[in-house]
Amino acid sequence: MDYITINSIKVPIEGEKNVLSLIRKAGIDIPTFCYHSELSIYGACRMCVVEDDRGKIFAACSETPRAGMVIYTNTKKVQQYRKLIIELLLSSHCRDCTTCQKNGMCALQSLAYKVGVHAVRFLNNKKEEKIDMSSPSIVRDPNKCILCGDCVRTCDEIQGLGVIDFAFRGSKMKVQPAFDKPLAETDCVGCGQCAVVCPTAAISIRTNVTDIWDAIEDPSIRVVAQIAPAVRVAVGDNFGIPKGENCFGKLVSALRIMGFDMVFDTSFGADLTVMEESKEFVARLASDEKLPLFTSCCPGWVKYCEEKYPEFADNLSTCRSPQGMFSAVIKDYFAEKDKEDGKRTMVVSIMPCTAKKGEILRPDNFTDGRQDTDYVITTTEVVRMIKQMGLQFTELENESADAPFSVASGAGKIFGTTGGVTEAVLRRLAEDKSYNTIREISYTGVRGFEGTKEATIELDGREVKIAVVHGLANAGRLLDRIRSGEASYDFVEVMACRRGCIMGGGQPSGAGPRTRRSRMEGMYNADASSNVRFSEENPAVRQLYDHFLAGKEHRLLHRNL
Ligand code: HC1
Ligand code: SF4
Repeated sequence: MDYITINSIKVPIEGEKNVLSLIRKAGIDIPTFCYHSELSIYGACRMCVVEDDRGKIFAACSETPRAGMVIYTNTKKVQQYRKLIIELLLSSHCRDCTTCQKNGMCALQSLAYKVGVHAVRFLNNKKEEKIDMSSPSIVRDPNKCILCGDCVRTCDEIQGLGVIDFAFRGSKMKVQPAFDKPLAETDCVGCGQCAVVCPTAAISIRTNVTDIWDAIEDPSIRVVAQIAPAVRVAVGDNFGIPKGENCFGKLVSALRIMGFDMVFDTSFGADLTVMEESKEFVARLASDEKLPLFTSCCPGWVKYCEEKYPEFADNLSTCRSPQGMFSAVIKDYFAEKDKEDGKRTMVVSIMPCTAKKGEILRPDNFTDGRQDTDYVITTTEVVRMIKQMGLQFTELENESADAPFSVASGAGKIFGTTGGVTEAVLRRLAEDKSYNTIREISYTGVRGFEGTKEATIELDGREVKIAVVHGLANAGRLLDRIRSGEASYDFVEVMACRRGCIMGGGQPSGAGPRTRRSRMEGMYNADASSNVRFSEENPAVRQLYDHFLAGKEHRLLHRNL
């Protein structure tokens, strides 16, 4: 076997494409801004420089490992080089760290500390640029950009959108949308994947935390929370809880202490989606119209489809997302009580997703002109609220969601990972409701992190073809194949974010392969430990359909198109 020597450690070369991967394999953490294992190599930030035994300095991310190489990761020369880079970056970076959204989570800040930059020798002569607040999902602050290009490559390579790019050259270089248009006027779908990779706050989540604290203080408002499936397996990340552990019960408890009046589980809304979407699918199969049926719970995907592939917009399910369905039900359910109590109900969704902040503003999701979800806050925002409140999250008791929507099926919970919506719908359509059926469906090919998955099942003597895709670039490739007639399906699940909502733009960032896998496993564990595994067997769902929802299904659960 071939080896390279890193700081006197002999490290075997086992197919690694660059020296940086070997350094990390050796357990050495060297800084990078622009390296992400799933993106192309840019090699521009130069933070990962190392020195070889001949005194040559080079970037480890773009150097192919060669047998016998000897490198050092922290020589005096390397240290000085990194320090200089940080100083240069800081010289053109605004330094409002104490008031910045990313304070405490900023890679530039932590690297400045790590490499020992205590003063900046160079003057900042950059003129201040306008902050783009046009998107409901994300904020773009060019003053904080360090030109690492992570957002550019994510938007292009993972999402196939290319909304932002480098403009101008040399010292005038910037990252911006074409013609410097506000994000709201571009093809941006609000998925927030650019914010996940941004090392600073050049792209950050548009936050609504203050609005929520204000509402909680107001005695005339009944503040109701719904918690999305994927939040529970990521909210613990910032509190030292093992990755992927289900913290739903602790989060319910935290929200009650903060002053939320009622707390529900969006997985209940997902159960409603399963009921409606499977009905719609069966009807489309019978009429052979508008196939494939495309899922509609991901707003990033819905916007992408409408704008990039409008010929398929009619194929989108007419169902609102679980969030949308549930908020409409909550608003109607409390309408009467609101009158009696002289209050108004405000629904706050806690989501792994930045695009959901945009979904709630779409008029096709309104009920009789009423916006059903008032605010969306992301997992990272709720973490901030827990910290502001000073709660010892790890010490909190597990509490359950409130009645009358306190039960959510396991099928509703797995919506949070890629393939989950399909699996839940297949459970609903299966005739046999045994554990064996659950197992068989899980083996059809819908599980796992492969970008595009396919499955074929039999339904009423018909062969039904299914595709599950995540990441918009993958979705675009699939749509092209459908359009050209090269592929054909009956049911297609699309989630804009790679791996689904567990890796949404509002989740705590810095999640590597192990964290992603743990989050996915956390979702399946939440399902396996549920008392109810099929949406239609959820007693709270049955009760709702039999009484409150009767005759209102279309008004509350479908988009008004
Ligand atoms: Fe999702 Fe969904 S699974 S879209 O990823 O269908 O955000 O978690 O809440 O609405 O249930 C997000 C997650 C979420 C909806 C559900
Ligand atoms: Fe939001 Fe989930 Fe869609 Fe990502 S996959 S945009 S987190 S709904």
